[in-house]
Order: sequence, then C-alpha cells, then structure tokens
Amino acid sequence: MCSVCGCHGEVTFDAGPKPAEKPLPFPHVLAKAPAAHNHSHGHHHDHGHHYGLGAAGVSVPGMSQARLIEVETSILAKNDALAEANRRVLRALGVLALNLVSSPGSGKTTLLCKTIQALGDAPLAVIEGDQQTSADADRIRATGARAIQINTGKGCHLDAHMVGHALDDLRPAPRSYLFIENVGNLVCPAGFDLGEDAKVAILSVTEGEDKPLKYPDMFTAARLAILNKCDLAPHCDADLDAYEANLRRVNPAIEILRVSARTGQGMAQWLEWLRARLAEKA
Ligand SMILES: Nc1nc2c(ncn2[C@@H]2O[C@H](COP(=O)(O)OP(=O)(O)O)[C@@H](O)[C@H]2O)c(=O)[nH]1
Ligand SMILES: [Mg+2]
Ligand SMILES: [Zn+2]
Ligand SMILES: [Zn+2]
Repeated sequence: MCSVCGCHGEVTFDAGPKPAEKPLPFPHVLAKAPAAHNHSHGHHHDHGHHYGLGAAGVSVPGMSQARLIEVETSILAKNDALAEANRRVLRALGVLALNLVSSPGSGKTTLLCKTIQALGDAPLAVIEGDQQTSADADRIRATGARAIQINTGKGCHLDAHMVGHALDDLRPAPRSYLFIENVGNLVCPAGFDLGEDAKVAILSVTEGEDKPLKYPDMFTAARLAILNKCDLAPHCDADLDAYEANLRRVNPAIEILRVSARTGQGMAQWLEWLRARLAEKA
C-alpha cells in the first residue's frame, strides 16, 4: 500500500520466458520464485501481502488519525528494513542499482532501450513497474536484455518488498547494472527506498519548467536529473535554463544531463555517468 496516497492493489510478477539456469557466481541470499513467495530475501513471512491498508488523508473506519500515522510509520520502517536487505545483496554483488522515477511518458522505457543498446554486452537486468500490462518489460526484452515486470494493480509505486522478490527471480550478475523503472508518478516513489544506489529523475521538456518546484520531494531525492526530449525544446518554447535553475532550487547538489533519447543527444554523457558509478562499486 501507499502511505502517501492510500493506493492499494494486488501485485503480480511476470518474469517472462524462463532462461536456462545459470550457476551463481558465489553463494548469496537470493533464492527463486517470487510467484511461489518463498521468502528468502531477508524477511519472515509474517506479513499478509496486502498492499491495502489505509493511509494519511484516507479515512479508515474504526481507525483514529494517530493510529493511521502509526501504521504509516511502521510501513515505511518495514520498507526501509527491506530496502537495506536489498542493498546488502546488491552491494555484495557489486551491482549498480538505479531507480528511474518520473511522471508517465517522460521517456523512461525509451531511454532504457537506447541505453541497453549503447551499453552493448555489459551485463544488466531491468525491473519494470507499472500498474498494468507487461508492455514495458516486452520492450526491454526485445533488446535482448533480461526484464521482470511487476504490476502494482492500484498501487502507485514500487516498494522494497516487491523489488526483493524480483531480485530473487532476476539474480543480477556480479558487477552488472540493475535498472528499476518505477511506476510513472512524481509523488509516491520519492518516499520509498528500494535499496538502490541512486534515484534518477527523468523530466521531459514538455512537462513544464515548474515541475521541480511543484514536486520537490522527487527532485530532492534524485541524484541525477535527465532533462529528456531536448529535441522537442524548440517546438514547445521550453526554457532549458529555467528547468535547470528550478531543479537546483530544490536540490542544489543535483546533477543534470540534457538528453534526447530520440536523437541520441547527451547519450555519451549519460553512458559516461553510468560507467563512472559502476566503477565506484568496485
Ligand atoms: N521526441 C521525443 N520523444 C521521446 C523521447 N523519449 C521518449 N519519447 C516518446 O515519448 C513517449 C513516451 O515514452 P516512454 O519511453 O514510453 O515513456 P515512459 O512512460 O516514461 O516509459 C513515446 O512516444 C516515446 O517515443 C525523446 O527524447 N524525444
Ligand atoms: Mg515506461
Ligand atoms: Zn501513492
Ligand atoms: Zn515477501
């Protein structure tokens, strides 16, 4: 469930066609089968797999505001503990995990497909989050990369628990990239640590220069902002300097890259950024 907006839903996983079993490079805590819910990613199975409790701003019959806040705090604390468990596994493997966050349609999947092609044979895997459909995982798999789709139902963000199960199934290779495309939403994914190394916010130039100011939590949480669809800037009077100034107003330390996933502008800098972050994991 979402402690921010109260969304909830049934979570489903689609790992796609099963690849041949590969021996693990060294023993680690990952184990198989999110579908079977064998909990081996660091938590006991004393939770009900319900993403359907109430939340702030949502009235739940019989629950006081104080109790709601208590429930929210407990959910975020549980998420943080599971995120740490994910982070330990990813750190042991030297995997660079990036949580791609944005509003719907900013170009996350397009950028990922282009990135995968450009990275060539670098080992990588993708976790796709959407409320419904496996369309994005299919787009990723069409590039030859491994992808698992998580459908969050009415849920509006991925959480560390879902990602833990996806990791059990994906088993990322040592020293590989793990790209996590979050559900398109500029609000709730900001609050949920997945165990990633960094959040990368994709903001397209058609969304308006004011968006960093209107959704500051997301851009404060992000290490890097990719200003995507720069090819469209002249057609929609986008002021790229104003985008950058507003990003820096909410997060003075944020790194910014001007990119067009369509034309390839800025891709070299993005790839350089990725390689540098992976090298830091050594
Ligand atoms: N002009 C232009 N269109 C883009 C660019 N990146 C993505 N798109 C288009 O934007 C739409 C949404 O892209 P998609 O990757 O599905 O966005 P997502 O919802 O963030 O995953 C698609 O029609 C893409 O072709 C870009 O750099 N330039
Ligand atoms: Mg997408
Ligand atoms: Zn939400
Ligand atoms: Zn679980």
